[in-house]
Amino acid sequence: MKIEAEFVTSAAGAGDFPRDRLPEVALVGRSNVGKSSLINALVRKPVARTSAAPGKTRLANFYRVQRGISPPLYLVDLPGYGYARGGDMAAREFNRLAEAYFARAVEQPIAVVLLVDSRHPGLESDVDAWAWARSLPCPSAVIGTKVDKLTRTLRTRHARELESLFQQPVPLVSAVNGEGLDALWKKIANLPRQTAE
Ligand SMILES: Nc1nc2c(ncn2[C@@H]2O[C@H](COP(=O)(O)OP(=O)(O)OP(=O)(O)O)[C@@H](O)[C@H]2O)c(=O)[nH]1
Ligand SMILES: [Mg+2]
Repeated sequence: MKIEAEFVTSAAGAGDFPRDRLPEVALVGRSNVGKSSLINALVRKPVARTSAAPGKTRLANFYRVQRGISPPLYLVDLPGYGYARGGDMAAREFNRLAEAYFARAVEQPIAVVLLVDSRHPGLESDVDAWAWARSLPCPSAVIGTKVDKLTRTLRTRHARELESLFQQPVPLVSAVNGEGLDALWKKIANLPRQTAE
C-alpha cells in the first residue's frame, strides 16, 4: 500500500494549528513511550524526530498522511507528559498546548490515541491520562508500544492486564519490527469521524 507523508507545521499554541479541517489523529502518552517513532513506522519514513532521551518533542507537530486511496488525515505528534527533567514546567506546557489543541474538537474531527508502554501496564500517569482522554469530546483508543521488548509470556499477561485496565482491546505494536501496524492503521483511519463514547 502506498503511503504519502509530509511534515506540515509545528504548533506552539492556538493560532498555529492547521485550518483545513482534515481529520486528525493525535498521539498522546508519556515522554519516551514511542509516539514519534510510531509515526515514522506508520508512514515508513523518518518524518518525526525521535530520541533515546525523553522530552524530544516540544511542540504539536502535524504530518499530513495519505494511505492508499483513503482520504488524507493528519497524524499529530504531541509532546509527552511526565517529562522528568522538565518537571512542572513541562507538565504545564503540555497542559496548555493540549488544552488549546483539543478545544478545536468541537469544530472538527479529532481522535485521541493514548500510547502506553506495554512493558509497564497500569502506571498511574497513564490511567490518569486515559480518564482525561475519555473526558474529551473525541473518540479515543489506547495502544501498547514496544511489544518487541516483551517475552511471549509477558506479552500474554500484559495484554490481559491492559484490556482489563482500559476496558477495551489494546493492540500491541512495535515501531522496530512493524508488528501490529496494519491493524493499527485500520483502527485509526476512521477513528476521527466516530463519535466519542
Ligand atoms: N524497542 C523499541 N524501542 C522503541 C519503539 N518505539 C520507540 N522506541 C525507542 O524509544 C525511545 C523514545 O522514542 P520516541 O519516539 O522519541 O518517544 P516519544 O514518545 O516521541 O518521546 P517524547 O518526544 O520525548 O515525548 C527511542 O530510543 C526509540 O528508539 C519500539 O517499538 N520498540
Ligand atoms: Mg516525540
